[in-house]
Parts: sequence; C-alpha cells; structure tokens
Amino acid sequence: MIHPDHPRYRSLVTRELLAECVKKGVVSPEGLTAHGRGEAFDYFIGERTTASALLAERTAAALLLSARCPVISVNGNTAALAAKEIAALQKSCGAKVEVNLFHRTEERVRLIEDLLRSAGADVFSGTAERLLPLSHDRAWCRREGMFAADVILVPLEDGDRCEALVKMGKTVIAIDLNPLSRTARTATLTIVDELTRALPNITSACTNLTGAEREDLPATLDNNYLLSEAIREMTKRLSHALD
Ligand code: PTJ
Repeated sequence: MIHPDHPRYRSLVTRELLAECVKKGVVSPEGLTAHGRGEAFDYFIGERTTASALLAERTAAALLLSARCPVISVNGNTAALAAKEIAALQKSCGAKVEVNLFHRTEERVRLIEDLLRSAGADVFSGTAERLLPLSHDRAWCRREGMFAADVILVPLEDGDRCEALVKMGKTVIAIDLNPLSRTARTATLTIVDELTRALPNITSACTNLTGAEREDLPATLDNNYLLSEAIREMTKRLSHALD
C-alpha cells in the first residue's frame, strides 16, 4: 500500500499500475524499462509542461484538426497510462484509434482494444495486414487506418516505425520525453512531454485554437527548435541542480 503523503506518490502509483498491466498482458515487460527511461527524462525536464512543449501540443492539435485521415496509434504503455485521455482526444479531433504493437500478439491486441473501448474510445479494428516496410511486427496495421493516414500521432514510439511512416510521406507527431531518441529526431513534430500531460493539452487545444493558430502553427513548425528548447530546459535544470 502506497501512502498518498509519499513525496513520489504519483510515480509509485503509476509504476504499480504498469506492473499490474504487465501481469494482465496489456503492457509488455519491456514496457517497464521504457517507462523508467521516460521517468528519468521527466526528472530532467522538471515533471512539467514547458513552453516549447505546449507550443508543440498546440501545433499537434492544428495538424490533427486539418488532417484528411488522422490516426492515433496506441501501444501497451499508452493504453495502460492514458486510455481515457486517448478517448477524449479522439472525441475532440475525430481521429481513428488503432492499436499497433512492437511486441505483438493477437491476445495483446485484443486486450488493449478492450481496455480502450471500456475507456470510451471507438477503436478501429478488424483485419490487420503487414503493410508497413518494417521487418518487425509493428508492420501490421489496417489498410483504411494507419496505412491510409496522412497525420499520425505516435506516443512512445520506436525509431524504426517513425522513420518508415515519415518515408511514406505521413506527418508524424511523436510524444517522447527523450529529445535525443531517433523517434524524436525523425518525427515531423516531437512533443517532449509526459504522455498524461501531453494528451489533455492537445485535447483542449483542439477546442480552443483560434482560426489563425490553426493556419500559422503548422506553417511555422520547426522540430529542431522544439528539440533544442527541450534540451536547453534539461541542461538548465541539470546545471542548477545543486544551487
Ligand atoms: O506495447 P508495445 O509492445 O508496442 O511496446 C511499447 C514499448 C514502449 C515497450 C516500445 O514501443 C518501446 O520499446 O519503446 P522505446 O523504444 O523504449 O521508446 C519509448 C520512448 O518513450 C522512450 O524514449 C522513453 O523515454 C519515452 N517514454 C516512456 N514513457 C513515457 C515516454 N514519453 C512520454 N511519456 C511517457 N510516459
């Protein structure tokens, strides 16, 4: 039992949730390692949404709203941490929600789809095909879903698929706390923020962006700037850590 007055209460509860989700088969054991890496970078950024991350989130909203076929790709960690937030974002931007897994089994796909549905998401399921140019199982997706997407949101992604999606001409929005990752550097737009902070920010931007922002934010998108701002914030915190 974790007591709410523990200074790291939220972090400990989240770890407990993920460990439970591993037992249920929703999260892969490797997902715990990925979460740990995320937590480390979240320390560096100060466990808050920076101004540049908020700009990235508002730009993501503009891209999703102007897309012809927006898709939100969901893996085990994302479903475990933020199924409700995914459902809320889907409602605000009209994107398809599709499960895509690195450690793929039919059983995990079904469990994650059920979890998303119970949180209120309308899941785009059905027959998957090996459609993406990848040797691993992230290649499996739906023809009318991810394969047809023009804008795709990929939280907690691996670099290979991000690169493949960009090469296919898609606009790829990544959520990744590690600004140095291959995903972060390859995506069209990288949100360096924690998943459960980033998703509600994108959702509220979908409802409150001005018409001018919808046009201007995608036109002025500069991912190198967003990444260098995230690195600057982290280095600033690290260099003042012992002040
Ligand atoms: O469910 P599956 O089988 O599809 O597997 C999912 C994981 C996450 C295991 C798989 O995609 C993976 O191995 O991812 P990576 O390559 O470890 O990349 C995950 C990235 O997400 C890392 O750069 C982490 O820093 C980052 N990250 C982890 N947790 C969070 C995060 N970023 C934002 N919010 C988080 N909560």
